[in-house]
Amino acid sequence: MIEKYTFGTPFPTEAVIVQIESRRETPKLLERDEDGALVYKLADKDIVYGLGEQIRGINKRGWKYVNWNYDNPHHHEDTKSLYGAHNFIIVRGEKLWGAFFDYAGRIEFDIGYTRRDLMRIDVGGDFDLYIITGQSEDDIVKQFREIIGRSYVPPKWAFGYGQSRWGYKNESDIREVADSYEAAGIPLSAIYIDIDYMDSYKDFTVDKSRFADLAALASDMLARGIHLVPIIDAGVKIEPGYDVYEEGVAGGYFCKNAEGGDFVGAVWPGRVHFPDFLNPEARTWFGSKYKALTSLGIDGFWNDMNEPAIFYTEDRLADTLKSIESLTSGNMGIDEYFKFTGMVAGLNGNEGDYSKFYHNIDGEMVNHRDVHNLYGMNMTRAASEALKKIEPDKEILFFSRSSYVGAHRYGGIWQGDNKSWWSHILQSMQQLPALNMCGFLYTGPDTGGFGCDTTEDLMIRWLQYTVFTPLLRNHSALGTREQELYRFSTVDIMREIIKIRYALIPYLYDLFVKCADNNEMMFRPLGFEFPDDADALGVEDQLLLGSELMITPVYRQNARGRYVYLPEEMMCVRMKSVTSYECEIMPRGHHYVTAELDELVFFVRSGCRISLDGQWIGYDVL
Ligand code: MIG
Repeated sequence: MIEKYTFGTPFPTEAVIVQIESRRETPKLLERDEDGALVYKLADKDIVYGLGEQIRGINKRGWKYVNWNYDNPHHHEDTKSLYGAHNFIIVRGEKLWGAFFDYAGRIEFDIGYTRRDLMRIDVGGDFDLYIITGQSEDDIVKQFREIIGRSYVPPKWAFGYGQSRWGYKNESDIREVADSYEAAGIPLSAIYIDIDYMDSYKDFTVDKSRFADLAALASDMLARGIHLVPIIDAGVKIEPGYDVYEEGVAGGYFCKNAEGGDFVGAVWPGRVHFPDFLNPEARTWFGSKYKALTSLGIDGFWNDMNEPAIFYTEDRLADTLKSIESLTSGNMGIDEYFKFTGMVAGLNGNEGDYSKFYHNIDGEMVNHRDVHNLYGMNMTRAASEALKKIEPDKEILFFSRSSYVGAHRYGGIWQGDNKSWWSHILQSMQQLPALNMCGFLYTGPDTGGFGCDTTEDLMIRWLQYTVFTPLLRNHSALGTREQELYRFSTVDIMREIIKIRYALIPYLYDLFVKCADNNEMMFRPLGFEFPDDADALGVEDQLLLGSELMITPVYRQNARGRYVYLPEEMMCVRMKSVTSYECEIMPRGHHYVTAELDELVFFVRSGCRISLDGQWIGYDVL
């Protein structure tokens, strides 16, 4: 059952696409404290699931989270905000209920942080609240997903392996990647091209000195089964003569400053304007621009910097420079020194800058701060809606960095700038079920890690995990160790994992479509299936995949195995290649399961089997 409560006059986020009659009262489950925040008394064993793309565990209890979309390359344990706002939770314990806080601005979830026995949700403005009750977590998720709409389904090729790196500068870099993968005998379905393909970071342009003929390159690649997937950034370079800039100004399609002029921020291209993606006309216009690339044979895009990220705004920079001058003119003391470094660090993504611009909503100027979390979603929406008209017969791959609930209808998301850290394998896994709850099915991390230098063993363990995620993309940052698989001495192990992935695609794709059609999750916490099993409820590093599998990735350096909890008898599959593997039935209980570096270990649930490239694996086929 879903009950809707409306507080004040909320901005319509369009997350929910079904009309539901709403009440104007506080739901019985919750109380409002003196500051207007919603509070819920947590029982000792209550678990809180959800919040989509956030840090920390599957059980969110014990931390304070701020959903305010933020370009944050530091996914630390004490990080509060990442790129998405997915304000959905499920509480399992004395009571079982779910809630969606539909609010476009900043919202804080204190889930047993200030007080272990209290959950306090502080919503920054007027909002709608949906309280969902049901038989089980799956039932609550299904009801929620029914009101937010069907998940985006990418083309099947997007389940193949993709190679990306921030640093491929030109056509010959791309050809080298394709050739080297071919020479190494590793299948490849996509090469992602990052910001360097553009002319001066201008959206929908191609630097001809680096990519003389992108159409020819794209078609050569496609003939080899490789799709080129370029990046598109949110900010539009201010440059007279550049069509996107000129048209945006003329059409009034950019976000405005308080004086009514076009707001200026600085990102990769230097000074930019931000398209007003909340304005339908601006969306249609920006979306139509993708034609510049689809007409060259491009059929996939990733949207970046759409929180939107702002490196600095000119007035804050000017103020900062002035203050720095006053600090540096004398003998800088320690206090001044910290003020100085803090001011410079505080330029990027400064919250105050988001109050300085406006969206044109049906002629009314709405401050960005109040609708901040909707920006990225509407960028992907612009592309998705336009491409349905431009290329009605083609399936196009889209995924975005920033998102809000509802964005799952238009594209996928990737999990942002993680690091080549062991702990980030676990962090990514822990987000998967929470993202699936909100309809984000097409997702995955930067395999190998984006920031920092990866290592061979870490890369192998990343692959053994992301062999199961719908998005399997090896991506890394400029300046880090190159991590294309053919560069490693253990390439033989990596090749077999990628081949296993290709053998798994029919299973993963079918499951994906089924989950999209039936509003189900691909990845579920063990507690969703075994809510009466206290040990299962506490598991933070294993996930059920579909109704047949359980994944148990290794995420510790030099580990030659790991502890696994089996809530029921299952079959352990230890796989070295598509055709070389061992199966062993293990009873319910706690086990230490060995997993050497060259062994992909996963479990088939009791009585189940899956088809791997035409061969059955699992029960009855031993
Ligand atoms: O400020 O385009 O998350 O995947 O490689 C960094 C360069 C901008 C951030 C993205 C990352 C991408 C990078 N971008």
